[in-house]
Amino acid sequence: MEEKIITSNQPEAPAKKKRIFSAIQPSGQMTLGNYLGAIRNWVEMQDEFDCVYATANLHAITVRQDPKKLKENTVNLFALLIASGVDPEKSIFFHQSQVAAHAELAWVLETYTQFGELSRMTQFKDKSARHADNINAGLFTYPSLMAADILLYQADMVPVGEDQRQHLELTRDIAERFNGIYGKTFVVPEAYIKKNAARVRNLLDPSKKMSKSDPNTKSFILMTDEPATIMKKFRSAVTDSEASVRYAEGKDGINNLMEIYSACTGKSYEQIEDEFRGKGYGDFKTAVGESVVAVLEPIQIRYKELLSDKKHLEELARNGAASAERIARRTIEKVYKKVGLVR
Ligand code: ATP
Ligand code: LTN
Repeated sequence: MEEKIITSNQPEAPAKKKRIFSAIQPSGQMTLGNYLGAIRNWVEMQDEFDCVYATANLHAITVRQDPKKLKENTVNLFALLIASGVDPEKSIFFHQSQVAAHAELAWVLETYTQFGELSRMTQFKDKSARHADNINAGLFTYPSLMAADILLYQADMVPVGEDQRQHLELTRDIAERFNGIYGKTFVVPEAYIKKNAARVRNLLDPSKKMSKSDPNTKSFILMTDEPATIMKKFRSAVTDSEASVRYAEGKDGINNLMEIYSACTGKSYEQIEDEFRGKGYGDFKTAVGESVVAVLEPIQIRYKELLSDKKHLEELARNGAASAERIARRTIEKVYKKVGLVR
C-alpha cells in the first residue's frame, strides 16, 4: 500500500486564479481600435488569470455571411490573436463552433431568458435597423448564446467593451435566475471594463469610434495594413487649424492621435505635449504613424508566418477546443441533470 506522508507545515495551496472568458466575432478585419481597446488587454490578462478565449463564429452568422469568407475570417482572426500574443500554452483558445456545448447551453438558457429582456437590448435594436431584411431569431437571442459562452466556463470576469455591458448584465440575471430555481449551478460573472482602456476614434470623423464596418477605409487602420498605408492614413487624419499638439476640449482629432500615440509608446499627454511643442501637425502625424507601425509590424510578421502553416493553426485550435470541451462538458452535464433532460 502506498504510504501517505502528512506534514503539518505544508505550504498553503496557491490561491486559485480567477477565470476569464472573452470572445471576438470574426466579422471582418481587426482595426487598431480592436487591438488597443481589446486584444492587447486579452494578452495582458494571461499572466494573472486563467483565460479562456474564443472566436465567436456562431455569433457572426446572426448577420448573413459568405461561407468561404466566414471561414477565412475566422482562421485569420485566430492567427492574428496568436500573433498579437494570445498564447495557447498559457490560455485556452479555440473556435466557438468547435465546442457543441455552446449551442446546447444556449438553447437551455433561451428558455430562461424573457422576450421583454431581449427586446430591450440596444445591440438588437441597432442591428435589426441596420439589417432590416434579415431580422432573424438568432439576432434576437444572441445574448443567450453569449451567456452560454460565459457560464459554460464558470467565468468570474469577462473583459468587454462598454457596448457589451448590457449583455453582461443580462448574463448575470440569467445565471442568478437559474441558480435561484435549481441551486448554485453557475458562477455569476462580472464585466471587466477597463476604465482607461484606449478608445480609438474614426480618423476622418473623431466624433465616432474607429470601426471596421465604416464604408471609408481611410477612417480606420487595419492591424494588417502595410506600413506605407498606415503612414498615409495618418497623414490624411482630420485635425484642427490651431497647429498645437495639446489635449483639450474641442480638439477631438488631435486628442485621438495623442491617445493612439500614448497607447503605442507609453508616453503621457504631458510628455507628448513637450515633445511636439513648437512643431507642426505634420511631424506629429509622422511620429504617430511610426509608433503604430512599430507596434503592428512585428505582429504582422508573426501573422504571416502563422498563416503559412494552416495545419499548425488547426492543431492549436483543436487542442484548445479539447481543453475547452472538458470544462464545458462538466457544466452542461450539471445543467441537463438539474433541468431533467434525459441523457
Ligand atoms: P463593428 O465595426 O462591426 O461595430 P467593431 O470594430 O466595433 O465592430 P467589435 O467586434 O464590436 O468591433 O468589438 C470587438 C472588441 O473591440 C470589443 O471589446 C470592443 O469594445 C473593442 N473595440 C472596437 N472598436 C474599438 C475602438 N475604436 N476603440 C477601442 N476599442 C474598440
Ligand atoms: N458579443 C461580443 C462578442 C462575444 C463575447 C462573448 C464577448 C461573443 N460571446 C462572450 C464576451 C463574452 C461582441 O460583439 N463584442
